[in-house]
Amino acid sequence: HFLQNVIQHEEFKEGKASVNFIANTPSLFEIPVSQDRTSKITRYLGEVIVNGNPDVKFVDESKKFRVPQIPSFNALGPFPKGTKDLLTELGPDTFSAWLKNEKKIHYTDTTIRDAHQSLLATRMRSYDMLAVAESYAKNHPNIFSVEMWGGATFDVCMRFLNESPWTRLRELRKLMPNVLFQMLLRGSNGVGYKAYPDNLIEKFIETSWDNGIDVFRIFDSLNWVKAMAPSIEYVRTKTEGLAEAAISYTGDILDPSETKYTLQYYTQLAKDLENAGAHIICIKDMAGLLKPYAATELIGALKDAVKLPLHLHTHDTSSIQSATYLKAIEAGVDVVDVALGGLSGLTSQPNFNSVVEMMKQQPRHHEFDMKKLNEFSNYWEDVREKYYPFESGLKAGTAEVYDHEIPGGQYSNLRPQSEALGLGDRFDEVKKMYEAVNTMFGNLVKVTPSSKVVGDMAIFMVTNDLTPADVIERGETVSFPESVINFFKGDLGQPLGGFPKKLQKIILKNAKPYTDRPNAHLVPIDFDAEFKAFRKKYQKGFSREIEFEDFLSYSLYPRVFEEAHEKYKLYGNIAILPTENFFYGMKLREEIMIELQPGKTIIVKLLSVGIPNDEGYRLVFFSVNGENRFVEIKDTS
Ligand code: 3PY
Ligand code: ZN
Repeated sequence: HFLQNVIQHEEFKEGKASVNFIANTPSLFEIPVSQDRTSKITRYLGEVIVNGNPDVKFVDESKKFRVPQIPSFNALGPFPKGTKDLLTELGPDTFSAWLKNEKKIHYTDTTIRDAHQSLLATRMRSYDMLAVAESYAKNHPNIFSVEMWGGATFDVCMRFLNESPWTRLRELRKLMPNVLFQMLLRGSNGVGYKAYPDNLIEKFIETSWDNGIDVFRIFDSLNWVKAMAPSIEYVRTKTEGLAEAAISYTGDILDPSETKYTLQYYTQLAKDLENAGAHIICIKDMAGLLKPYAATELIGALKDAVKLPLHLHTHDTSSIQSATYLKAIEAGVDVVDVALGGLSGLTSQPNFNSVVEMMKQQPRHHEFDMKKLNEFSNYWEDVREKYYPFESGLKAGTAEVYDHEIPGGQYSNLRPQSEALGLGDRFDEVKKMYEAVNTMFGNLVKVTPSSKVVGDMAIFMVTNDLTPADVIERGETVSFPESVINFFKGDLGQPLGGFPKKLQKIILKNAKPYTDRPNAHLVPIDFDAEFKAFRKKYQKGFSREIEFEDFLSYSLYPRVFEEAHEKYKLYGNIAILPTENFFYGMKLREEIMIELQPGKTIIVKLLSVGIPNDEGYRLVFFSVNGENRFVEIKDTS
C-alpha cells in the first residue's frame, strides 16, 4: 500500500518529491478504506477456503446452485401506496379500526423471519433478502405486513452471520418504504431468553420504531399478561406503531378432557390484552396445534369477546393448517400469516401462493398477481438450496406434533442441538421426553424461552438416562441445567396454575423462588453513562462508527456482541459476500463480484491455494480487479 501511495502521489508523479517527501507526507502510510476492506474480505474468504465456515458441519461438493431470479419491477418508478403509508395517514387507533372493517382477508408474509427461522435454523442472510426487497414492495404493495425482524433473527444475525440486525432493518426499510414492517418481541424478554430491565425494553422498542419497525407482535412465553403489558404500553407511548398482543395457543380447545387451556381461558386473555391497550390481537399458534374446527370456535368466540382485529399465526408441522386458515377466514379472522411457497410448509407457515389460490372462490378473496407471486416463490426456492446444511430434515407433515407440541421455530434447532450432543440417533426419544417434561412441569405454554427450558431439560434427561421418576427420587443430587433452575426460580415469570411445588423444591434446592415480575429485580440501565463508556471501549480499531443501536445489541447479548465485534474488526463487513461464498468459500478459478459500497464493486478470482509451510500456514492467492494478492492462513485441520 505504501509504495502504491507513493507512486500515485501528485508530487511524486510530477517529479517534485524532495528528500523530505516521505517524512512530510503522513498520508502515504494510510491504507485507503477500500484497500483495507478488500484485504479484510479476502482474509475471510481465505479462511473459509482453507478451514471452512465453522457453522457448516458438512459440505456437499456435488451441489450446484441455480442463480435465483429476481422478479422484474420498475426500478425507476415510485413505490405504490401500501399499509405503511396508510398507518402514517391514519395513526394506529384508526388504522386498527380500518383493519377490523376490511372485508377481504389480509396476509402477513413471514418468509424473511419465521419461515427461515423454522426451516433453516434462522440462517437466512440479509444479502438474499435485500436482493429481492424492492421488487417485492413494488410488485405486492397490498401485503398487510412483512415479518422481517425479531424472534431468533436478532441474535443469530450477530452470532452466526456476522451482521448487525439494525443494519438489516435499516437497509430493508430503504428498499420497502411502503409496507408495514413487523417484528416478534418476547415481551419482557425482548429478543432474548431471559428477563431484561424494563427501561432496556422501553429503549429497545423506541429504537426499533426509529429504525423502521411498525407492528410489534408482543407475546409472553407463559401467556402472563403482566409480562406483556409494559411492552404494549411502550409501543403506545414511545412510537406511532401498532401493538399487536399475542395469545400463545396450546393444547386443544375441542378436547373434552382439556381443563386448563380452554376457550374461556383464551377469551379472557384476549380481553385482558385489549384492556392493556393492544391495537390488534394475535393468536400465535407456534406449534401448529389449532385444528380447523377449533379455529371456527376460537375465532368466533374472540370476535365476540373483543372489538379488535384478529391476526392468526400458525406453523404447518401437521400439514393441515391451510384448512385451519379457511375455517378461521370463514369465522372472520382479519389477517393470516403465510410464507412464500419456496419457504413454506412443514415447520414453517402455510403456503402463501396456494392459500391465495384457495381463496379465489371465496367472498373474502384478496387479489394478488399470481404469476409474480409464483416467481417470488421460485426465487426463495433457489435461495434455499444454498442453506442446505441448515435444513431440519423433516420430510413430511407429522401428527406427532399434537403430542410433543414442539414449536416450529424450535424444531429446526432441536435436532442439530441433539445431534451436536451425540443424540442424533435418539431424536425420537428427545421428542418423547419433551412431552414428558411438559407433563412434569405442569403442562406449560411452550414458546421461546419457556420452550427452550423444556427442550434443555429433555436433552439433559436423555443424555443422562433419567426418567421423570428418577428426577423425583434422585433429584436432590442432580445438577440441573441452568435454564431449568432459573425457570423454577421465576426468572421467566409465573405459569398458569403455578409451579409444581415438589419438583420446584427438588430443582431449586435452597434457592428461593419469587412470584413477582422478574424485571422488578433488575437494575435499570443508565443509558448516558453506560453508552459513553461502551463507545469508548469498542470504537478503538473499529472501522465503522459505534452507534447507540450497538449498545442495545450489547445490552441484550454482551458476549455475542463482543465476538461479532472482534470478527468485524478482523474481516470487516462480510454481509456483502454472496451466500455461497460466505458459507463455502470459493472454487479454484472461480470469479465473483463483491459490491463494497454502492458503485464500488471488486472482482475477486481465486488463483491458487498453497501447501502448508512448516508452521501450517497456506498462501491463498487471489486476483482482485486484475491485481494479484495473497493472504496467509493457518490450516487448522
Ligand atoms: C421466537 O420467539 O423466536 C418464536 O418464533 C416463537 O414462536
Ligand atoms: Zn411462529
